[in-house]
Amino acid sequence: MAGALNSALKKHGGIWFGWSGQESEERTGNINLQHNDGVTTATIDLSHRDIDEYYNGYANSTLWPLFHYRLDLTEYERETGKGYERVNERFAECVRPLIEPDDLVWVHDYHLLPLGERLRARGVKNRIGFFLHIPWPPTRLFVSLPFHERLVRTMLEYDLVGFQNAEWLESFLHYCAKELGADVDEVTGRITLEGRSTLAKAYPIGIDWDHFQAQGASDVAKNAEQRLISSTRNRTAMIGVDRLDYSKGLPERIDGIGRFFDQYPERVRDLVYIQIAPPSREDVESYQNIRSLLEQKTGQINGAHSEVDLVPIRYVNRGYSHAELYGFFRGSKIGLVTPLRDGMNLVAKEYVAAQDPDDPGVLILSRFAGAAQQLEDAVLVNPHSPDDLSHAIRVALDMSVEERKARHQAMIGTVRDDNVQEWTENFCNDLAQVKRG
Ligand code: ADQ
Repeated sequence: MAGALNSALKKHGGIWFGWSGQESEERTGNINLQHNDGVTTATIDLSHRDIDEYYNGYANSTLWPLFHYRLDLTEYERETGKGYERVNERFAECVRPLIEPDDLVWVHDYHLLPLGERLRARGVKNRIGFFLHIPWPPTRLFVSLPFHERLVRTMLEYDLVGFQNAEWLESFLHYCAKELGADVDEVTGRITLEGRSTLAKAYPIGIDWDHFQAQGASDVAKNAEQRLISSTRNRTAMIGVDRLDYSKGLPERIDGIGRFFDQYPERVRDLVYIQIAPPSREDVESYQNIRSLLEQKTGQINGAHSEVDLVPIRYVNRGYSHAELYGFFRGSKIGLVTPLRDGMNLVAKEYVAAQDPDDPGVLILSRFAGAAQQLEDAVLVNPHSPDDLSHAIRVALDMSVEERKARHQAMIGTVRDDNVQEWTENFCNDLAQVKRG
């Protein structure tokens, strides 16, 4: 996404504003303006308290788990909620002077839900759009959030609100009709409340196809593929690449692989699973827990099924470049992407993009990833069911090359054509033209 927004900004001009990712002792009010390769970025630092309450707190311990249907992990703390509002207020205050009268303003993701409304309060009359990268939960879950109504009302200050797919859009429209009593046109996505109207629509995000293919043509990618293939010595490589996050279904996936080895012990010599999972959000407790759970489960399965010359699961706790990932994907005849819930999931699309069309690998994909609505020819699974996962692995291992090619052929068009540049253009064109109410 960063790459796509960079190229859109280069083409159309504009400024990218956000948190620098840095902590500062005191609130300085300084905006750090940088011009790099035709793109201007404007960033601010946040204080330790802001990061704690806003980023690790409300954004990543309340909204993230709730929006991924994990009520059990959702924390409801008044203090972090106040921190979230305070930081959004601060962002609005800082970005306001940078907005020119004819600018389109595009706000991204759950960290900034109320930003548009805070800008309106400061007199910004521009067209403002918002895109949510993660799912929108069903109304029955969402109403567990204290002040849910206040939060959604702020979203109705945007001219255009985008979601990854029809399912999240439908949940949002349902909430607006049922809980706010808004007038909702389910065909057009227009929501009208107290004389103001907003358009809500689905814009499935894609990968940066050209950039990814260019990475794939590099020596780095070719070496990575060779390294992987030579290390697996006649076994089929199956790969998973995820941020270490409980929404990605990693422990459940390891259970499914364990079930496969239990059910088909004679096939331990046919398969090696490679899990690449760099840690993320390490200051949040639930992320520390998922890390130790995964280490424990991987250790158990390796203990039970290893031989002196064979380890069935390779678990790698670090990130790789896109060129290396391309090579690893291409060298793996099975891609395992099994989130419990995911807005889209770009790894699934990258896996498809990296395959050799004459001898493609099989994508096993969770039916609960947004990507499943576009990649219907993957082997779709219920990621909660170890039996379902085990069965899918067996099907993928035994699939004929004709069937692999047919499935790949059916998916490659959408991965190539519905790319991130298209997504950016579609959203921005709609925002520029949307009827304002
Ligand atoms: P994420 O939850 O981060 O994004 P995803 O879309 O799968 O999830 O990945 C984003 C990118 O990170 C991909 O390009 C992938 O290659 C890269 N990545 C993941 N693991 C990596 C690793 N181990 N090493 C190196 N790179 C790695 C959120 C939402 C998603 C949505 C995206 C974009 O949660 O549902 O698809 O935003 O909208």
